[in-house]
Amino acid sequence: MWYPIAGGHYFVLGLGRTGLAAIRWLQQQGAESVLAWDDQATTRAQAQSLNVQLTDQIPWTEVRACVQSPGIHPDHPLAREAIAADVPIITDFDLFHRHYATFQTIGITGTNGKSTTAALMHHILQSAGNPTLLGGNIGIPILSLDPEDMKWGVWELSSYQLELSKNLDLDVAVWLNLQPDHLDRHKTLAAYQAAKQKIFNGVKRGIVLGIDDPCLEELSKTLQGVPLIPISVKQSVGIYSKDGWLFDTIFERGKRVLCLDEYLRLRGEHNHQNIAAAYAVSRLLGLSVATIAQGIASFPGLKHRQQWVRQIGDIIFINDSKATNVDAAARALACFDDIYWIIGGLAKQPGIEALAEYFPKIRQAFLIGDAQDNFANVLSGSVPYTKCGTMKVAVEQAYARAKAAKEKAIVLLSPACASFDQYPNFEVRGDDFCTLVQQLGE
Ligand code: UMA
Repeated sequence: MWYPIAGGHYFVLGLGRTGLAAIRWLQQQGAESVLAWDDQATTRAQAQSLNVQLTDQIPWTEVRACVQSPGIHPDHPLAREAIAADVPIITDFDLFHRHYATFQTIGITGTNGKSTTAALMHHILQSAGNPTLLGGNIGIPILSLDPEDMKWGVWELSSYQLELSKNLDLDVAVWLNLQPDHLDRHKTLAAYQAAKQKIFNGVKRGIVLGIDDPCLEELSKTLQGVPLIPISVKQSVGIYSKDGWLFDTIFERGKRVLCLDEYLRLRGEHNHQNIAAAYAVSRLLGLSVATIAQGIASFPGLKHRQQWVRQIGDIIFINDSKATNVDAAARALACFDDIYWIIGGLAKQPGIEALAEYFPKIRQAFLIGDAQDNFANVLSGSVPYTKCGTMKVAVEQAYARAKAAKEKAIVLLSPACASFDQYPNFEVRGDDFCTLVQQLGE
């Protein structure tokens, strides 16, 4: 048995945010000892001050569980050793849910929109007077959170976290959408879907499912046991958006319940889907339409997701650094016109050919990073472009061109790429864009 914690020996694999929070938590809960490993020597050196034994020579017969960080592949040699020794591999979510078994939780996954939906859900519950935690893939390891005096926990869950987790036993599970992503890790779309599907393991009160992707619509026909609320921005089913309104066939007999056009920080079809999900969960939890509407109206939005950065004259600068794939970039391109588009980084599949329908909205593209030559070939003949190399050059050039045109324009960073060729992560990339924009003279 890997639980209870007190008196046990645990092994923590990975010393990033998840691993460090897990070590502290295990120690607080009275673990006899914590062993830990990270493949990066510099990271191990930084962890010297923790009261842990840093080793990759694990006495597996003495260890109760291996707490694995989400970014570490299931085939990691130490994970394989754990499996061979019959030591359970668990996650920070398994520890939290087993330990705080009666704490009420909402888990949100999807290829896109899960951070916004989780933050929106958290905001609605908080502004309705319910003390609520927010954690998970959004950047907050859940073992750094204290559920005491809290009513709810809202977790953003990635496929990496779900793949490694056992039974999550969520109260409400939300799955927004599914498009190809993270195939370097999961290899096939079917494996990616299977990882995400673990969000339903042990779910207690209800499932909210986006049915606009065919595979999720198929899945909706097979789910049983708890109430299922379909959400859509394309079909008049369940809770759905149409003509700028949200309609509710589940709790309100098909009445229109929210005027979506009023929520300027949540523009676009993809945000309407996020609102539909948050509305559905809120109704399942017993909130009124008026309370939900107030919560959505006061939601400040998220950094790096179509974040309004600055306006200079008629030019608005938008930071959408979180758009690390083509599908996310499509959502931003759909929302704006007259776009000066900063794009590039480390390209993923599918390529930006998939964005061709938005090319007429783009005045000019400013290419950065590893993908710039490849993207130049794709855009050639359809969209004027400039190879800029760095963000600094791209911001300066985009502003100069937009200003020279003397018309309303959007300078949009929506890179459709991972950031790792030039930045440690998308947050640092977005911050760099914001800083450079703030430095521009009027
Ligand atoms: N490491 C190894 N060996 C390996 C791989 C990694 O030792 O083979 C070590 C690294 O040296 C590093 C540590 O593992 O020190 C990093 O672990 P991690 O990648 O799991 O990162 P954490 O800092 O623990 O952050 C994780 C999530 N990261 C990933 O899933 C990659 C964070 O999501 C999450 O916010 C955090 O837990 C708290 O729950 C980030 C993310 O990029 C935002 N997520 C992906 C996405 O959204 O696309 C899935």
